[in-house]
Amino acid sequence: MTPQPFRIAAIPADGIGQEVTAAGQKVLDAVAKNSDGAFAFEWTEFPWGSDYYAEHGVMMADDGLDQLRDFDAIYFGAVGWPSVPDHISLWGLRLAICQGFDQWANVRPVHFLPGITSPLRKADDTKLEWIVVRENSEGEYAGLGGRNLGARGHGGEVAVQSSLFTEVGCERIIRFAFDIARTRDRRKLSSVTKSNAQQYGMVLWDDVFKRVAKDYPDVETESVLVDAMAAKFVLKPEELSVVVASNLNADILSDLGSALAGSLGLASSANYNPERRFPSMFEPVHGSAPDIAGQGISNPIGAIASAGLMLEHFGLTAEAENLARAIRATTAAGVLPRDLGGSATTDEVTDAVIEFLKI
Ligand code: GGG
Repeated sequence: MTPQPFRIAAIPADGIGQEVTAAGQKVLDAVAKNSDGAFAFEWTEFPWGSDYYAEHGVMMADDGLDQLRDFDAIYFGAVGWPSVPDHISLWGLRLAICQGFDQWANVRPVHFLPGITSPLRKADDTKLEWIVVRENSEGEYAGLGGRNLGARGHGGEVAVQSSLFTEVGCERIIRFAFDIARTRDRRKLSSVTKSNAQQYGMVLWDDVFKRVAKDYPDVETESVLVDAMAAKFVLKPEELSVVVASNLNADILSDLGSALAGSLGLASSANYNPERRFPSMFEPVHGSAPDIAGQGISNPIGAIASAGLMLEHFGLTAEAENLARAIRATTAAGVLPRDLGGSATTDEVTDAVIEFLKI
């Protein structure tokens, strides 16, 4: 009997999101084909994003979350286009899904791949590997604040942007990160805040971290200020294993990590609803890159690696490992897109990964 396919909602959205999600879908379909019918993927594509906004005045359908609710996972591209203010496109689509489906844990691995020159230029670059865990539901992305509209245009405008840190929110992401740290060769968790300056929410975070750490005596811990952690990413990356930080800090640090690995185009991510009440969402970390969109030269590796995280989420661990190996084989063979100094097109990189799946 043929098993039920995994039902995936694809939202390519804007710019290079279109090309890289097509690449990831092609790779996953090849993974399914190689399984000889053991499993399959059924894709449903949603046309949401900035073009949809131009036509409908909203980034996604009003009942969008209801349309997505029963899928096994969401595969997302990128959001953002010059015709729509960035805060409208981000809140109208990506954050609407992350927050609407309580995807409170965003996991962003930083992988150093063979064949890529890292700006770190360390002899043993390819051994470097760490995971950034981003709090994905509150913190600096709580959406709290306002603008003093009355004074707009007169030079006296005031805006307030508040962060929200709850004990429940801090504790669940810190425990989530500890649980990941426990599974790794190096059992270490670095907690990142700016609690010397942010004296309420981030001190709460630090206090929760100290309390929760007592339940994980087997995991080495450190608390590091975000500026010092940025320096550590560059100067002592071999000391990192799992790094947990608030929504904004982890977003910035994970971009730094992938840039150090060679390009933002390499970075994969998963937005988990760990309770599995709602679908989780898998997406490359990068944005829509309007400057190169539609030219077929974008780097699909971040999107393909995110599809690998989705395989793991479905329990297809061997397939996920094989895909990670195929990605390494592709870069080691020098099939590199332009952001990595090569000349391979999006399709050529994708096809190389598919070929290496079989070898
Ligand atoms: N694929 C990720 C994406 O589209 N990101 C767009 C973006 O601007 N993100 C900012 C954020 O989520 O903090």
